[in-house]
Amino acid sequence: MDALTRKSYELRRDIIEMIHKSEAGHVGGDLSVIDILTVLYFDVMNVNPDNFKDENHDRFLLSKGHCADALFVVLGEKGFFDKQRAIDTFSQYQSEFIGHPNTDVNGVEINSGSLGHGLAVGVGMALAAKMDDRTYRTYVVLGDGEMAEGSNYEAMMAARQYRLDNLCATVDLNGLQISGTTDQVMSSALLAEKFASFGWNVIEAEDGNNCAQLVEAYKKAAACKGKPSVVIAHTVKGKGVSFMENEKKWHHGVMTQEEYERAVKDIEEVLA
Ligand SMILES: Cc1ncc(C[n+]2csc(CCOP(=O)(O)OP(=O)(O)O)c2C)c(N)n1
Repeated sequence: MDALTRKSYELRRDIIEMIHKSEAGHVGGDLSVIDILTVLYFDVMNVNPDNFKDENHDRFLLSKGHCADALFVVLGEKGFFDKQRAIDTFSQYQSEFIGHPNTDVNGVEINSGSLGHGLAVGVGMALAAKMDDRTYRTYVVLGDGEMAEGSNYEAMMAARQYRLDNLCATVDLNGLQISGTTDQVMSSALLAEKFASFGWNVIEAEDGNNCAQLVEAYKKAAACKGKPSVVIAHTVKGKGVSFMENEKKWHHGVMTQEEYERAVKDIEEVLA
């Protein structure tokens, strides 16, 4: 098993522990997005606790902010704070590790969680880099359910208008959202065509939980000049825990002790 895949499964174990302890969090979307976050933070982006205050660090925005728990374990692993403290205090009174990203947490760029805002903020950051001659890149991760928000399409237009080739969106396309399949609520079937028709460079990761495929996708994005890129990552909600995969009920579910033990066992079997 390659190092990124191993890390993504170790982080899955952290997510399960955090969610079980807190009885909060969005486990299904965390497990679908964790490979994307792992690849971005441990392979692609130039950001770490030492350069976070520098102007030229790469920007990361988790627009599907309900998956903050996944972001927190990644930032903890990256050394922005003590990861175990985040796991132990997530969603508790007076903890900065609340249910959505917020800038009280070291390493978090913006508050998010009201869906449909991250891409527009990312456009602003990428445009600022162009205007100020900065070399940083901006990465935004969205959910496929979140793509129902109309604000995304204004941001897509602006990104192309200003030729923001320093902006890379990722859609975590797991086919589910809070209340059913994305197709039932607002179809994402033509998402690639939509981005392409807005003038974006579209890269598909057929297996968006495969770290090697994601690494290649982000290389293609970085090489594209003159327009923004999107990685459409075909993921599985709940990936890595057999009884959670593709199950709507695990969008926001609390595990029994027995379910917790089964989840850990599933993950440890992959790591063995
Ligand atoms: C503006 C707004 N409306 C509704 C919600 C409630 N909400 C939280 S998660 C979610 C579903 C999001 O689905 P998706 O983007 O596909 O996320 P994933 O399946 O990856 O968890 C909704 C509607 C919200 N956070 N913000």
